[in-house]
Amino acid sequence: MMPHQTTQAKSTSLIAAKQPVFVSTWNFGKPANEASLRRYNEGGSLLDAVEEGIRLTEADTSNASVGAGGKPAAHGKVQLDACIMYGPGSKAGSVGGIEDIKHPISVARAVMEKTPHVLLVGQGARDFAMEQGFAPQNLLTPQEHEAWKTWKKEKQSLEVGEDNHDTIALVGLDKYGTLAGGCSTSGLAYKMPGRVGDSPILGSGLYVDNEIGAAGATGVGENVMRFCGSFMVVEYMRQGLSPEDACAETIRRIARLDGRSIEELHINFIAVNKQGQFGAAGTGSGFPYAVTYPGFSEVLQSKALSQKAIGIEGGNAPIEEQQ
Ligand code: SD4
Repeated sequence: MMPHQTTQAKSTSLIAAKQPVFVSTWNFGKPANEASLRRYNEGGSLLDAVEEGIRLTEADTSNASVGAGGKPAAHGKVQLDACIMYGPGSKAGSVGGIEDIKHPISVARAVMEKTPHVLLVGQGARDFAMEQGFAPQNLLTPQEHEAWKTWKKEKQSLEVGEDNHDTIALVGLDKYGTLAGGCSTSGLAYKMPGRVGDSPILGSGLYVDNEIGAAGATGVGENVMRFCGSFMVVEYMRQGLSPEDACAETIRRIARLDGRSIEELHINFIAVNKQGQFGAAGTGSGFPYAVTYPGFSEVLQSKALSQKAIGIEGGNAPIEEQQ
């Protein structure tokens, strides 16, 4: 994956993007956003666009934390989490701990559109995907298999580089003021089998409120899902905070409640509001996020709430490195 240049955001909280606008996590969010915009311009719905952007990231096997090529759980199987949410009617679907399916975002969409349920997990999610015609495949790449074997032997990870870690959360606002979003991840590297993080949990890894805005999270899920992090960001926007301030205030409040320092939490949020303003904040410096709208597509630097550099512990580092 090519690294993307990170630009210093200039008072992003004051910029209102043209619509449709797509906002997503990390450097790899930029090609994902661009795929979303392309799909939208080709006549796709906002939901089609969100799904398309996330599918691009899921299909990229050089990305070791989303979809195919993701790092496995401790037993060596890749277990994926994803959700999708559509503002009108607050419709949502999600899957947790699904195995052998490359595009969990599309399974999440099928859960939303074809079942009366919101969340399917594990074998049930996989069975449902197969019924829907998703082909099972081995998601563990030879490279990640080797890395896992090394980790198992030495209980130590291989280096995770800047461009091959972390969840995609992608939120969008179209020209009619409709909001939608999705989130997809292989979760924390070498997690306990069956561990489900924040990403498929509505209100935690993602939340869309069609009156106010949408938010998504990346980082250590346990430090997001105990606080309904994305829901909290949206609620701060409801109170009038800009997207960037809402993300920052959520992190400060989580740190207060958790009791640890901000820099120990390793969490990051992105947000867009109904007016097309966008922003992001992270517990350390260097969390990049991508913003794309007609005539503009950039990776921007989020507001940093501590000086701790975001490196491999941006979220998908093995559990023992986060303790
Ligand atoms: C999880 N939040 O499973 C995900 C991982 C992640 O950056 O976002 N890493 O906890």
